[in-house]
Amino acid sequence: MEDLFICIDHAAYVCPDAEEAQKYYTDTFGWHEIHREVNDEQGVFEIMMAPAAELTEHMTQVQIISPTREDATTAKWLEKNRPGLHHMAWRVADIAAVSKTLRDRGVVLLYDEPRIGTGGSKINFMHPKSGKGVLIEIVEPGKGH
Ligand code: MC0
Repeated sequence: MEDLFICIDHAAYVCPDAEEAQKYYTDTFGWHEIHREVNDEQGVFEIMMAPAAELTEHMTQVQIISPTREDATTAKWLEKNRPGLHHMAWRVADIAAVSKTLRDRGVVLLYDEPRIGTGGSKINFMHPKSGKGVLIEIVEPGKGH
């Protein structure tokens, strides 16, 4: 069976105030900010952090997310859950090919076509039921990733 996933690209932590969490992780863990952006479609502000200032090829990042609007999926999630781990994102080389294979194996992907994610990446999500209770994102890195 051909490998689908390259590495865990990032784990996503959802909280009401991303900058407050970023300050804690910087001051306490010495993590570095790699990137930040607002994704209007997803309704999130995100700050990407890593344990080193320069990313190595397979270094996992932590994506700190806070919702930017009340109807964002992460706002709904925060109404039901304490701040915490929200999803894990697996890096793939070719999201179209991986999506087809996953669908052929019965996985439910949330979007018919990939959407734009962090740094111009292409992203999709598996329904938590297809991730055995875990919300799993697949991400094909973009040029700014
Ligand atoms: C909900 N569920 C989760 C979950 N959120 N399970 C594990 N992890 C999560 N984060 C479960 C609930 O417990 C429930 O299970 C079922 O899913 C339905 O939950 P719900 O509360 O009724 O919520 P829905 O169905 O309205 O929405 C859930 C869904 C949504 C996963 C479809 O959150 C979604 O569309 N997520 C994908 C987009 C996203 O998360 N965007 C934010 C990150 P039971 O067993 O009770 O049925 S954007 C991002 O990350 C970008 C910027 C990037 O990385 O580049």
